[in-house]
Amino acid sequence: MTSTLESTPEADRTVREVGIAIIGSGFAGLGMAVTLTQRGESDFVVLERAGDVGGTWRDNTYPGAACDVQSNLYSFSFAPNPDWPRSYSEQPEIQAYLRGIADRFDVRRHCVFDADVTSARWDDDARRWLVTTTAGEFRARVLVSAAGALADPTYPDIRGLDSFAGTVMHSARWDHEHDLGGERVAVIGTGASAIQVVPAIQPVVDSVTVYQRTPAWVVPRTDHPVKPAMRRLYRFVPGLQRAVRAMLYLFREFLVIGMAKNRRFLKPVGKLARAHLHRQVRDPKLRKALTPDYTIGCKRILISNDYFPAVAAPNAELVTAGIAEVRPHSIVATDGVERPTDTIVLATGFHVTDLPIAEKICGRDGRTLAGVWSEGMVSNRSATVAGFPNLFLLVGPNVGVGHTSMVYMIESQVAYVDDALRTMDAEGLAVLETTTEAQDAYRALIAEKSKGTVWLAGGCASWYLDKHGHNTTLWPDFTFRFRKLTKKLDRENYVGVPAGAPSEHSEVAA
Ligand code: N01
Repeated sequence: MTSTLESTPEADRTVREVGIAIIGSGFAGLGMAVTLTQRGESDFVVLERAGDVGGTWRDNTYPGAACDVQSNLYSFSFAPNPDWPRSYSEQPEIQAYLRGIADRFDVRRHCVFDADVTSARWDDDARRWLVTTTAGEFRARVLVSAAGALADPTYPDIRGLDSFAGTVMHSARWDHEHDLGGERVAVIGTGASAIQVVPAIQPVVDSVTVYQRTPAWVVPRTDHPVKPAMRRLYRFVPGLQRAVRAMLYLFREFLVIGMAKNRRFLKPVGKLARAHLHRQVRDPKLRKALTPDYTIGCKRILISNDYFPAVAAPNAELVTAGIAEVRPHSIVATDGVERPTDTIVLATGFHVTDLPIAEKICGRDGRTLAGVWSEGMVSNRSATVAGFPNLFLLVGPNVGVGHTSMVYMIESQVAYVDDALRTMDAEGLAVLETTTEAQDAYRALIAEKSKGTVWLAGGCASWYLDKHGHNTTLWPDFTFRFRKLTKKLDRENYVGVPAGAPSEHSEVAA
C-alpha cells in the first residue's frame, strides 16, 4: 500500500490509499501519530483542517488563554518538558510544545494540512473507509477520529444577534485584528474561557459587561514561574519531574472521591472557594450574585486569581438578568435595561454532546454516527461503535475529565487503539468491529458509575450531560480505572473478519 502525500493539484484528483487515516492533530491526533511512528508504522496520514498542528490549543488564542492543569501533568508522559516557564502554562507555550512534538517525532511529513473532512463512508465491499476532504480523497483501512470535543464553537440562539452592527467573536475564534481598547464590551458566559478573557481585557476596555447565566465555583490559582534552577534540575534529574507529575496526578485523583464517591470530601474545596470569593469581593450584593447554588464540582471547578477582581472593577458590571435581545448597537436584558455595546464576545462553549464530526461519519448500513447517537452517544470503552468497523474514536464519549489532565486519558486511549491495530495485524484481520452487547454493557457500566455523582446529582445543568440528562461525556471514576480498563483490547467484545474471507458480514467470532 502506498501513500502519496504530495499535495499537488494532480494528486488531489486521485484517491490516496493509506493504512490509517487520523482526523485531527491536537493532543490526541499527535499522540496517536507519535505512537505509530515509534513502532515503525509509516502508512498513515493525519488529516488536519487547519494549516498547523495543535487543535484546541492552536484555535483558542483569546487574551488570557491558559491551561488550568499544571504543565508537568498536562503534557505527554513520553515527552516531558523541563522548560515550562510557569507551573500552569499559557496557550502560546502549549501550542509551541505541540509543534515541537510534531517536529521532534517527525509527524509533520504525515500531515495533510487544510484537509477538512467533509465525509467518511465505510465501503463494506472494499473494507475501506472512503474519506473525502477539502484536500482530496483517501481510502483507508482504518479511521481514527481525533477531531476533539472542544473543537466546534457553540453560537447561542439569541434574538437579534445577527442584527448586531458591531463585532461579534467567539472566544475560540478570536479576531486579533480587532482592537478592544476603549470599547464597551459584552462577554456572554462565565465558563473556563470567560473567566480568562474578562480579566485580560478589563484593563484595556472602556467597560466590560459580563452576562452570567450560572455562576461558577472559583478557587485560587496556585500559578508561579518555574525558576531557571528548577528547570535545570528537571533537565538533569528527569526523575524529579516525573515525581512532581505523579504527585500532581495523585492529588487531583483525590477530588474524584468527593465528586463520585462521597460528597463530604468536597466540603473543604467548597470552603476554599467561598473564602476566595469573600476575600476578593467586598460588595455583598455582587458576592451573592457570584455565589453558585449547586454543589461544587457539578460544573467544572474554575481556577483564577483575577476574575473576581476584574468583575468587581469600576468599569465592569455583572448582569444576572437574561438577555432579551440584541439590537444593532446594544444588548437588552430581560429586566428591560439596555446597554450600549461595541463588541460582543461569545464565551459560550463548544458542541460536546453533539459532536459535528459524527454527522460526517457514515457506517456499514449508511447511517451516520450522529444518527446512531441521536438518543445519546454510546460506545464500547469510549473508542468503538457497533456498525462502524475499523473506526476508533479518541476523545469521544465518556472520556472527558473535569478534575485532571485530559492528556492522561488520551494516552490511555491511544494505547487501546494501538493494541487493536496490532491485534488486527497479528490476526490478519481486514475488519474489526465491536458488538452491540459490549456497547450496551459499557453504557450500563457508565450509568452505574455515574449514579449519585456530583455531575448527575449536584443540582446544575452542564455540558457534561446530554439533552436526556445522561452522562455521555465524562469518565465518572478514577482515571487509573479507565487506564486499566483500556490497557488491552477486549478482544472478546469484537468480531473480526480475516483478510480474504467473504465480505458479506461473514462474521467470524473471536
Ligand atoms: O465553555 P462552557 P468554555 N446565554 O460551556 C454560557 C475547556 N477549557 O469555553 O453555565 C447566556 O464551559 C454558559 O452558561 P451556563 C474546559 O474543559 C479549558 O468556557 O450553561 N449564556 C456558560 O457560562 C471547559 O469546561 C481551559 O448557564 C450562555 C458559558 O456560556 C471547556 O473548555 C480553558 C448561553 C459556556 O461555558 C468549555 O469552556 C478554557 C446563552 N445562550 C476552556 N449559552 C483550560 O484552562 C451558553 N452560555 C484547560
